[in-house]
Amino acid sequence: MSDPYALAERAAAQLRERSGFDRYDLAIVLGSGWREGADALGTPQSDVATSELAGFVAPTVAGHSGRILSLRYEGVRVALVSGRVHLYEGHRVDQVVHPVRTVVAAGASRVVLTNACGGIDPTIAPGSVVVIRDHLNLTATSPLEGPAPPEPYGSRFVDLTDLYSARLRQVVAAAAPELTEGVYAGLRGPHYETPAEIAMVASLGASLVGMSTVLEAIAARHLGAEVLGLGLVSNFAAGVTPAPLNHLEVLDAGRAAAAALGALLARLVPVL
Ligand code: 8IG
Repeated sequence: MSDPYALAERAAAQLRERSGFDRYDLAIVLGSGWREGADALGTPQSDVATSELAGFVAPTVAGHSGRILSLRYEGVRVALVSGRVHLYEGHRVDQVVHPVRTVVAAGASRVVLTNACGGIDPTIAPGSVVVIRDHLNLTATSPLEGPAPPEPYGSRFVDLTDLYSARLRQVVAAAAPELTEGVYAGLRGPHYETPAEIAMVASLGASLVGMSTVLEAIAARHLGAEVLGLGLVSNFAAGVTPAPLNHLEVLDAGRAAAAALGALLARLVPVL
């Protein structure tokens, strides 16, 4: 099946059947560090391996198993997507956005994209969560590249003026006023940047840098979902401090933040 929209509909039907949830209100894509935190939302009522769903590819990043957990939290039907896949794993853009297309097809009209990222602003300490206000898609690709979406899907020439929902950002600002907002630069990776590249994206207005989120945000928005992006700053980006970047330290920062991330999600889910 080469139509990615039909493939997502098929996966959504399988997800409904296997999870016992006939629809969702909200989906949360869990980035590094966020998955452990999501335990704060309670024990899922269902846990579906994405290997059982059409079109999903297996994540290759250690510690990211592909699962969709379903739970109800204060009346909100939530799909937790764990085991995101990235361009840097060698996957195609349609494979990268397939989980998001699937949960939106399963009814989630609001999508929270979480990630771990590098921080460019020296005043934002690792361990902080930043609300994504806007992004720079520096992946040189788009999930909407290719043939025009079939009926009834919207035009591929989608307006991204309000990609990260102003409404959801206001809700977050009211519920979690301690969080700041920033612009996320999405690059392909998997290498971290050079200091010159960080200086470049800083001059373009970025305050966060990472390897995910931007393509999923575009795909979700194209399907009409409201998008919220939350970045866990796990390290200072290259050249922001003299210290070299270390992938294990990045993973440790995620583990250290897990409890706080869970508490934040528990605060936000009922109001989003
Ligand atoms: I965590 O410094 C994490 N992910 N591109 N740069 C990029 N991705 C990241 C970084 C970083 N830290």
